[in-house]
Amino acid sequence: MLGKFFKKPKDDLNGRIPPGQTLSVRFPVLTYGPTPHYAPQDVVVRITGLAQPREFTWADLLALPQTTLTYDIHCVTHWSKLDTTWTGVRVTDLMALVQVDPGATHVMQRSVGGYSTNLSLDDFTRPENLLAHTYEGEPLDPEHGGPLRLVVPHLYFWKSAKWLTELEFMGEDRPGFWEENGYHMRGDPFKEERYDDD
Ligand SMILES: Nc1nc2c(c(=O)[nH]1)N[C@H]1C(S)=C(S)[C@@H](COP(=O)(O)O)O[C@H]1N2
Ligand SMILES: [Mo]
Repeated sequence: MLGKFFKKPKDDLNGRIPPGQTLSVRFPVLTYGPTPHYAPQDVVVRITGLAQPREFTWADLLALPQTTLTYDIHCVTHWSKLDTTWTGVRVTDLMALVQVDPGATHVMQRSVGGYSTNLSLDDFTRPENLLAHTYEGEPLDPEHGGPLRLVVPHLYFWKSAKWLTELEFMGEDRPGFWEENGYHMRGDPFKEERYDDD
């Protein structure tokens, strides 16, 4: 659907637009189920599975270095948005405090409401990935995952859990919510890894 808010890119903007994507000027909300509303003070990220169990509260997260990064995001429903700016804690800064067992190879992100999505540790521990609480300088809207979500910009956006509550480390790859329903296990937009039969 091309209209006022979606533009067909003239070209791939020097490789920035993955195949089959359309530019979005707005920031669409893509949520399966209702949007939870809760205070930042109620944020807890639990480390479970093949790792030393621990919890990061909102205060713990704010005490870590805060990083602001700008990058493009790509949704599997064919919209991309350029130059989105996020602030939060780098996954690599969090992981410096997490003791993962040697057998761990993957992580399941889990959210309030039961959403989940899987990543390999290689995809999870990239330096640009953020546990984000701020979007364009403002507290992240509940609809977009506030108070806290993951942002993993090199994969389709379903790989970025909103309302993050748990990181479960795993010794094998297991499907999350959309992956069980036919989405690709990895979801690289530049390879068009949309569905698992791709
Ligand atoms: N908890 C949770 N996280 C989620 C989703 C969801 O339904 N629940 N949708 C995913 C999908 S399919 C996309 S495209 C992005 C959308 O983020 P946005 O609503 O901020 O655009 O969030 C992802 N993270
Ligand atoms: Mo999506």
